Amino acid sequence: MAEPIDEYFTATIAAMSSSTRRRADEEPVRDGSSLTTRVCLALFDVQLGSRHLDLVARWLRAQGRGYYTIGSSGHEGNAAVAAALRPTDPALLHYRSGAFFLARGVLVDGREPLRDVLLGMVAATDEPISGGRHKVFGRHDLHIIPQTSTIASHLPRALGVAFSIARARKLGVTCAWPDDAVTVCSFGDASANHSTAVGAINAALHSAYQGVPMPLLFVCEDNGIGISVKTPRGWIEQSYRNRNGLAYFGADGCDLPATFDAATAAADWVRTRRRPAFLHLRTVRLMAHAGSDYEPSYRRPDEIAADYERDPLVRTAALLVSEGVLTPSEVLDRYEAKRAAVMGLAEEVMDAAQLDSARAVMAPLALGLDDAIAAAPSSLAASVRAGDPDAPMTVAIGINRALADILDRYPEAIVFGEDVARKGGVYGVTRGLLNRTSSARVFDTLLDEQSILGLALGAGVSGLLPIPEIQYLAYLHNAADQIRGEGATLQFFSNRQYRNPMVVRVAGYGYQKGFGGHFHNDNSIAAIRDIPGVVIASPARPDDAAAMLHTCAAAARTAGAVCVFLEPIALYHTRDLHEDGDEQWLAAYPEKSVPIGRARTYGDGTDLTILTFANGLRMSLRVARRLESRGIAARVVDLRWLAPLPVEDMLREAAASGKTLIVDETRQTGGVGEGILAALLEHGYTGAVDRVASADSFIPLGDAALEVLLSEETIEAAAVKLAG
Ligand SMILES: Cc1ncc(C[n+]2csc(CCOP(=O)(O)OP(=O)(O)O)c2C)c(N)n1
Ligand SMILES: [Mg+2]
Repeated sequence: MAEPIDEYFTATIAAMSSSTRRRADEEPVRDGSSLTTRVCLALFDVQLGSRHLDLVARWLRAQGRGYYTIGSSGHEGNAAVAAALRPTDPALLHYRSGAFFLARGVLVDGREPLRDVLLGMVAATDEPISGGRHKVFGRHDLHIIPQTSTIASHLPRALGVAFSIARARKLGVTCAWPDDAVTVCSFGDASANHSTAVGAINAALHSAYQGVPMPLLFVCEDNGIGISVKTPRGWIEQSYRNRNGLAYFGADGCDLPATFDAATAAADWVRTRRRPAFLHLRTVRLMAHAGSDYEPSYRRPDEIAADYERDPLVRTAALLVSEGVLTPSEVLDRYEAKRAAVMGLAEEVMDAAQLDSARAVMAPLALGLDDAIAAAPSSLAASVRAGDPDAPMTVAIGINRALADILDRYPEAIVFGEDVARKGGVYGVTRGLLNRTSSARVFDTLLDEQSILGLALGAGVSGLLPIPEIQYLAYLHNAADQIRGEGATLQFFSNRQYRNPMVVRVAGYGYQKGFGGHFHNDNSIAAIRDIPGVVIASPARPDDAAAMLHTCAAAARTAGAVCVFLEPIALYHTRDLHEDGDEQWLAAYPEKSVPIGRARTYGDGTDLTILTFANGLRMSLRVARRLESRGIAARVVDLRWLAPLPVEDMLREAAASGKTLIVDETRQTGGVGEGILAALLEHGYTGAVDRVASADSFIPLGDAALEVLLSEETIEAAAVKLAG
């Protein structure tokens, strides 16, 4: 079916008459604009290409060959934003910034990015960034970092990229972007209301307010609607025109020279001042939200038709005709030639190979994990140990010393979060790190987990090794998408061309006596446990905590792993195991590293195997001693890694007794124990098995917490029953 805007374009241009004047190539295409005729023509070509991609996307869909019809029609003015920037400026693009993508590709060295986009539509393995895993705008060689479909979720990362440019230089670390780069991120008008966008813009201003360089250009492509919901007229301008600390540039995004001039002014402003700016482009959305969206169900026909008059292609064509650069028939020739070219490419790629096995789909995840496991440092002996290496450590001191070591070892490592610098963390875990290094490497952030993780995401792709802290596990949840939808997916959707090195330290789990209530004792990690590719470390003992942190840092640095490091708050300062003063929970700094996915076994009893982790380890070791006095010899296995689970070690130790008790301090439902149980059974364990866990409850304040958290009594009773 012919698209009305296709016919409208042809009819409108055909009705135009030629002009007698002729603008020279290097002359402005319009008086007062800095856009030359030559560049305008090149951008017009890009605009035509972008439009025909949208038309062909629908044709491919109708043939059952294309899988993606969200287009850029009406937004093609953003080609001028690409032209106003440099190809080395890192870009994180809205899904309607197709013309930007094409313009950068063409302007760099005349390559053919049209084919890349088509390869994305047909999910071809040859697609250059995702290898057939998604239709995204991304190319490593063009410094376009691919984005997920979660609107605005890329803005925190953009903040991190902008932050890292000057920070890497300050630390003498090689950055992925030039010193004078501008980071650009584009997004829609409805997306601008998302808390992720609001938070990222706020965080950028908060940084800039303190004099932190923040070369970040926000580009809002404002078509006045989000799927079917109108943005109140004037809302974006009223929200951002007079925002202190944010330079506002606005233009009619359908007018190419106006867009170019505003984008040039905005880009220059950001480039020279290293401060954030907001470029507001008023666009139209043509051809509905996507091919599947029936626009007349929520917009009147006259409203839809009125947008045609603002069609950016018609506007550029009209300008080129009125300035005598092209005749109407030359415009139509170009339009049809581009249609034929895009169609030709589409026909070429429509039979391209697609991913055809789970193995092929998951290759980036599998390779990522293999590399992460291989990255473990062979020995920790060479590291520069902070403090007296032989002095016994608590878990908190173990982590502190490991962090100091890691900061010494890797000049690109940075440690940040709420209260980590001056105060040294709520529990003192990062104490002294600021003084050992500098405020460029250990720093307090604003109170926004989404921005903290976004900073890490941007720092990671820029060449730094981010070690952010989330103050409490409960507060990971309001920002989990930055790990789930952004950090973890980047390697997958870029076929590992972009990696997301980071070690997110999270203080969590229950039983802590100082600070009660649910939010300081959250014991659910379900939100992170099922994320493909993420490494989850859960140390319980001081030596393991230090060694595992080294492992995570190495895996992040050399394999780009996204590591979540769960710290048991209740064990931070624990010294004793069985009796007061026995100091059996202290340990010396480790010599040997701990590989990812390897457990640690305590004891060699053959009556019972206890599989556990974190606080469960200490409780289980205490129970094991009581079991011994009842004549039951147990071995206790600390899993240490919750993703990937140490399946081989679990099976071996479970088989050693044939009676396995899973001790899981997370919840009965969705808890780690479910995964342990499933892994045992699926891998052929045939012995007896039981599972104890905390209740499916939130944690109340005070001693009532112990009513719902797993207790030693419960563990002991289950152990006796099983071994009995
Ligand atoms: C977080 C999130 N919620 C919902 C969606 C579904 N969704 C996709 S696009 C869209 C509207 C976005 O509108 P706008 O930001 O104005 O961009 P436009 O499509 O108009 O260019 C919505 C709700 C999504 N992708 N992400
Ligand atoms: Mg919109």
